[in-house]
Amino acid sequence: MNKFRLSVFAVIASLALFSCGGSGERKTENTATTPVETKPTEPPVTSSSAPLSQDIMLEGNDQMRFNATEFRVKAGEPVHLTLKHVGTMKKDVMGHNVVVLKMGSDLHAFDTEAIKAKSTDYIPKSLNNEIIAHTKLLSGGESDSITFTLDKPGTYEFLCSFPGHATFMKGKIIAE
Ligand SMILES: [Cu+2]
Repeated sequence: MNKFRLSVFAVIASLALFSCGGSGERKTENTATTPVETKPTEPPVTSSSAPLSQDIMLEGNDQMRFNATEFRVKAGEPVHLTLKHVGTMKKDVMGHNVVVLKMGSDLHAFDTEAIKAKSTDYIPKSLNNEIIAHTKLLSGGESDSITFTLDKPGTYEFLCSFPGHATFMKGKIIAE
């Protein structure tokens, strides 16, 4: 009897939750302790605020910016990253790529070397061993996807290696 009552309660409670949730998406992380506030989460970079996901969708634009600079993934599991150049400019003037560097790699040093590597779309052969994965260099309207695995927990940096872009176009992938 008690069991039956409890399950009825559970059903009612979950129905109530869903009906006031707005979108049909199931939010498993929200608990009743947090007040219901539908504010978009776009705070400045604070660690571990990014949702945990093995799918990374990244956009680069004609203003030389990525649309996000921090991601959280599970270590040891494949990550699928897609870069989309949402601008219209060609890759010889506003090309974008994503280069994921090994943990502890010096992003600034990498970028300095990348500037000299025009013939290989700014992927410096001499620093190949610093690279976990990278996309193609894209013009506006193009996109490219890569799959890679971050074996160890920690912070991995990424950048766009087109000359001058990494000042703004860089970020972190936190594997945990
Ligand atoms: Cu770029």
